[in-house]
Amino acid sequence: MAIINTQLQDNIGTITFNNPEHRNILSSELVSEMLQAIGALQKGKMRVLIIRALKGSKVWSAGHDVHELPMPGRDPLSYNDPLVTILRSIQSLPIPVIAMIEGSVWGGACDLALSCDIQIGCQSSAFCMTPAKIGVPYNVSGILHFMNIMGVNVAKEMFFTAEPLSAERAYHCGLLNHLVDVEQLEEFTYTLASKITRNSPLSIGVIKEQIRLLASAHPMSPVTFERVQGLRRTVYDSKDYAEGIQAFLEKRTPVFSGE
Ligand code: LCV
Repeated sequence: MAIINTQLQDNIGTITFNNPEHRNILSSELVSEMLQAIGALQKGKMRVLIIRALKGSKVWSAGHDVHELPMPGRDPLSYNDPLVTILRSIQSLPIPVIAMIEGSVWGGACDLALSCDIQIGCQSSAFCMTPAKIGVPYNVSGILHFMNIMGVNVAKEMFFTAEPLSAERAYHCGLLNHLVDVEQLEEFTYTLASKITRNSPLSIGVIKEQIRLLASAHPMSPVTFERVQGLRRTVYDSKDYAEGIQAFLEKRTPVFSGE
């Protein structure tokens, strides 16, 4: 059974997560299917892409497949990691991508939702950033992404507490463009997408790329970059990182030693 469903109608593409049994985790298999679907939809004159879960989902996506996180000694969010790959693909896609969010959003799935250009949620759209809960050193582009969208203070709170941000708080902090009643979510999303399809795709594509380039224009000296990589390595080499993954797999609360 396909773990995503794909549809193209009136220049609006839709990718629907279809792995509710495993809470739509962003496994390498799901990411590979998404990348293939995006390529195929682009051939069909898609002007807007909507990414969503099945109607009635309690979880939009549970984030990175923890079973696929490397054991200590390897960067868990390197440039070629499947999750990081799909984030880049969405950010550089020359058409608007709308995250239609019903259900809770966890870890890397928050980054996926925020990598989309517009986020439309409902009462169940909670967002939880989990690196600190698993002992993962999040990556530089991901952290910059959160800082740009919600500001430094809320980003720190999300990363430090690893507690869910409610839909109302997410809307108030700028994580959601729109917060609508779940019964109106689908119609509201597709109506907005339809408006976009009537505008110039060339102008929209260039404006999206200009914003991406400006938002990521943060000069970092080689020494600073090497310092960041060194700091991140102390985390993914740590006992805490191993404990975080082991605790998840054993379905127990992790006990972090700070080593
Ligand atoms: C693998 C899973 C997962 C999962 N991986 O259902 O951002 S970072 O740096 O942290 C990054 C590395 C990242 O994204 O890490 C993953 C962050 N995600 C999370 O911490 C969410 C972990 N999942 C949960 O807290 C619960 O599953 C939620 C609250 C999402 C749903 O709870 P619920 O009780 O409805 P279960 O926990 O029973 O999960 C159903 C099945 O999905 C698997 C889980 O192991 C279970 O499979 P089994 O029945 O085979 O045990 N699953 C859920 N999340 N991230 N597998």
